[in-house]
Amino acid sequence: MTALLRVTSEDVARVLSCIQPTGSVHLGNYLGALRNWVTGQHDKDVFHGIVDLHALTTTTEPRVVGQATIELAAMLFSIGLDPEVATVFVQSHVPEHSQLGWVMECTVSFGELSRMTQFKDKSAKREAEFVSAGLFTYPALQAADILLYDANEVPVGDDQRQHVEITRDIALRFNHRFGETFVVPEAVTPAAGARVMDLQDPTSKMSKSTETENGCVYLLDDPASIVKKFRRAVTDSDADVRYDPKAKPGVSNLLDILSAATGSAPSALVEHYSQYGPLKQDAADAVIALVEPIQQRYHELMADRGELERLLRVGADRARSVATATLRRTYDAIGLLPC
Ligand code: ATP
Ligand code: LTN
Repeated sequence: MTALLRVTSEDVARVLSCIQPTGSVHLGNYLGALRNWVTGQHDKDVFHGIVDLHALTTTTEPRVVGQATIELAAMLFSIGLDPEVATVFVQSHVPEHSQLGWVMECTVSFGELSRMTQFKDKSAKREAEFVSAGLFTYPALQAADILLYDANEVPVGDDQRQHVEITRDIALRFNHRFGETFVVPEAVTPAAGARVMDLQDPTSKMSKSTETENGCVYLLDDPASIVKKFRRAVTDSDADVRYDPKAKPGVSNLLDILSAATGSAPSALVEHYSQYGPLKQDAADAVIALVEPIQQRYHELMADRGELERLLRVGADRARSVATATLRRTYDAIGLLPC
């Protein structure tokens, strides 16, 4: 029997993307993904999850994830997600994620999971540390996050394209096996800022799990630290300002950041600089201008935890109403015995 696709009442694209509550939000997260979450929230149907269950893949201490979750919620509202229009929810508040996650694990192969670069990178970085099975099966849970909401678009940074690809493969395989059930999603990456690199090591992506503290700029950094981090950014031995990500990754990264922050193309920006110093200063100033209003709203919101919790309950209710229907449709498509 073929299950019918759920027909949405409005003819608008459904958008879903998520972020893990691990550490503070950095410039890479913001320029690569979060900023795109805010654009279009008024003409698309947007769902955004704080994926605390994903964070368990690397969590071993009590109470850390909960605190990070509330802080991240405040950050998401501070960057401009409007709780009246965007559905912002916490993954563990919607049990269907875990339930569909198991179905996804049974629809993806061991070989496909073995090819995921995020798993290879993260497990290699953990060296002698505990590598959980969840770190390996993580993309199955991510596929559940996406497919539960019939998402057409998934705005993510470049590093997540592979996880969206595997989600597409899973959706197609499931639909082939059990009949049309899932919408096949597409990754959406920004033109500028899709991969912000570490300021100290411009061949690695800026990441919160980075070793070099000065390489990562956090949205909550004070202006003086931002200036310091940009001033110390690694460039090259020759003093030539050129946009060439392969030969000059450090300078090109600064141009990319400035481009993402100002909206001008790197090729146009490069004309204005003959030395690294002014480029670093302008990149720092542009980033400070970007984060200042966000920081102000963040501190206001964090002062009212009750209100943040209320907003997350509203988000969870809206998310559940969609997720319950998709899980039901999935079980029906497989033909599990109804209870
Ligand atoms: P970790 O460093 O622990 O891997 P992270 O910094 O990558 O974490 P996530 O929660 O995994 O953060 O990612 C949230 C979003 O930010 C994802 O869509 C991801 O693609 C995007 N993102 C993360 N780092 C970058 C980066 N350096 N440049 C552009 N986008 C990024
Ligand atoms: N794997 C992503 C976070 C993530 C996600 C998702 C992104 C979990 N579920 C669903 C988009 C859609 C990461 O590590 N950045």
